[in-house]
Amino acid sequence: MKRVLISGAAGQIGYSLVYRIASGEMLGMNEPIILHLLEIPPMLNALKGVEMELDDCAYPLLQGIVTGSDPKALFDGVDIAILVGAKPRGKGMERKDLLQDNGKIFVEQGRAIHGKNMKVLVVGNPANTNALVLAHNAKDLPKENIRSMMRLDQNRAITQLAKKANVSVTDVKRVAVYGNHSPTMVPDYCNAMIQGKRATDVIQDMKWLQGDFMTAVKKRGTAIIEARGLSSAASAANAAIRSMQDWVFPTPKDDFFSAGVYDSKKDLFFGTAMHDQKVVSNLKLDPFLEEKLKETEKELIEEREGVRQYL
Ligand code: NAX
Repeated sequence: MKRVLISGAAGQIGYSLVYRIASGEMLGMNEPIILHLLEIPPMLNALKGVEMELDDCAYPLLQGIVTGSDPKALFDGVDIAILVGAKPRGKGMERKDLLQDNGKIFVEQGRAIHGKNMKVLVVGNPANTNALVLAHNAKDLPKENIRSMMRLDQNRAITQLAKKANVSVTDVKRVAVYGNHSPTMVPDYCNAMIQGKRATDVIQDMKWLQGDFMTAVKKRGTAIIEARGLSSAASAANAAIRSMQDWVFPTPKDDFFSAGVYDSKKDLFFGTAMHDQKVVSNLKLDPFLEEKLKETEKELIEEREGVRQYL
């Protein structure tokens, strides 16, 4: 039996996420689940609707639902937490204000976490910096138990490479995305493999790899907002489920996955290539990507300084 907390459960991503988790898609068909759904007070009525629909699915694995707006009560006994709830950037709001507002949420939630074993995935933006705030405030929890989500960026990169090479997504492996989940992110074409060969040997179009490929991955969120009038939700929920599977199941031998993990030297949550819960080190990058790494790190440092009072 696993207790799974989802914050922001009445939001867009929440609505795409909770039913898939309750059905057993995330942890497998042999793992009963109790859902803990955390929302802010004005959304508790909408959350009631989400709960009613969960009831109406009659999921065999779903053993209970706990709802509420008190993080202390909701985090109690939780094994896995997916923190989606965050304040969106409002009209006229600057990035700095967003950092501050969301910083406060992750201070409160960090302080509400007790116990050493919970696995916490931060999805709400700015995800890397929210994870950092959480890590500094969840005193009992090892920082290795917190990750920020990079899987959506990885999945986006996989599909772009597969389409360009005219192969299936299952033929594309070892795609890492480094740094911040923001337009400065660094999708790694140097170490990606397509049908067992280097992606750079299969695609052989450096102008595309350094240009349209990078732009398509980095700006995908904006393109979806332009097309749908709403930000990505189904693909984000899918990536959250994949991130947890990356975390609890073995990594296939010939692959790795991307996650934002704590780098103690930098005091940052940095998107990194991982295999079986270990950071894949010694990956070689070309000078173009090396330069981009510096830019994303600089941005993460600036974000950290913007929430300094919460650390
Ligand atoms: P919505 O605004 O639809 O839902 C967010 C929900 O969070 C709302 O229901 C709100 O009431 C709730 N909430 C706000 N503060 C809360 C708190 N303190 N405790 C509990 N719940 C709280 O946004 P949605 O489209 O679901 O996106 C949620 C977050 O995911 C945003 O911050 C968004 O930027 C971020 N994303 C992150 C991605 C990633 O790859 N890391 C990709 C997708 C998404 O853009």
